[in-house]
Amino acid sequence: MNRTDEPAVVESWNEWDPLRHVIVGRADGGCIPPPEPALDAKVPEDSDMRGQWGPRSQETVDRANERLDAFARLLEKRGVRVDRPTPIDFNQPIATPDWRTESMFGCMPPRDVLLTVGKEMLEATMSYRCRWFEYLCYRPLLQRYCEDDPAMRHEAAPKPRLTDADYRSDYLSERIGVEKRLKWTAEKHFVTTEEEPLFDAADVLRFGRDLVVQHGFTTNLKGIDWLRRHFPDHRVHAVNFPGDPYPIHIDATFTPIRPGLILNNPDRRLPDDQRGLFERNGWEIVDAARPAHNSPPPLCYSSVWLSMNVLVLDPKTVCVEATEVHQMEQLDRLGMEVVPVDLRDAYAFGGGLHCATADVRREGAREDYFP
Ligand code: ABU
Repeated sequence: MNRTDEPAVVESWNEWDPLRHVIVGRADGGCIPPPEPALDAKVPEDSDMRGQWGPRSQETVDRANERLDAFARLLEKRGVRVDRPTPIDFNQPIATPDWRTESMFGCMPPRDVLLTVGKEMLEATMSYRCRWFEYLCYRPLLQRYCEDDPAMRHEAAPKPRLTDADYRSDYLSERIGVEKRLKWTAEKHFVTTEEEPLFDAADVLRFGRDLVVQHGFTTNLKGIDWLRRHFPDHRVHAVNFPGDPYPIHIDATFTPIRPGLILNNPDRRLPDDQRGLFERNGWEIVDAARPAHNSPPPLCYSSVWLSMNVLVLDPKTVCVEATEVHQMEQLDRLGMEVVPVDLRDAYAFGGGLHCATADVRREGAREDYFP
């Protein structure tokens, strides 16, 4: 059942209440963007992507779209309304008064761009130049939601200038080495400076009255402070994960499954001094199962930990990538109904099941899980 002709209602307060309406990304026209400071800092030093840029092959686009379309159909069969973004021509130069770059990225993954908090859908600042205009792909949907739902708020965070002052030059050398990267991330010496507020929406997890935000490469402290001022009725908690040499986006690191249960990447454990909020309120933080793969697919920015980038459909049901057998087994043992989804061929376009989606509506109200 797909109710695309019914007026949309925007409202979602957390990562697990029953999902009713979601955006699923598209791979059309996806590009590997040319070098730029923040993007280079994220590409692992031994990656097959180093030095490559340009449009992705049509064959990989088609295969990724087959997987994304099938995922959208699976969600629709389960009663979730699915909308899709409108791609623009990503293979063209873009510029502002401060910089120019030769191509954009794509409209996968929506989770990085759009943050839904209650009745609000907020466009993130973003932190890569190649993703500066990505919000345009979602504007037709957001305009429709605004027309349909008089209580919906469409907001956009201040567009950043993204001059060279936003990036630390010591991250620009070719070979830094994982050891030095880990030392830097433990010291919270990330590629982004505190020049201006920066955040990607995928660094934010929603827990009702509380927002948990990763401080790392794609979100800085000024970005977290901006979120705190923007959502005065929420408590905003900054977290960081020192075991991650390339810390972007929280959703392959810390994954809430249902009230009281979070999977944490065992290589990127939440430091003891940041666990109090969860422990005081009886939440269990469980080490996620190890990924089934030793390396990401070709030309993929993300790590093998997309294994834990799952989409929760309701507190008893979770979509997991179909080859991630260990993650499926673990979630089954934890009492969840596991729905396998074949999405690995879309990973290179920007991520896994959580990345590939953005909430429009989940049932349920804003609860206080950490009273
Ligand atoms: N967008 C999530 C990717 C995180 C990771 O590479 O582990």
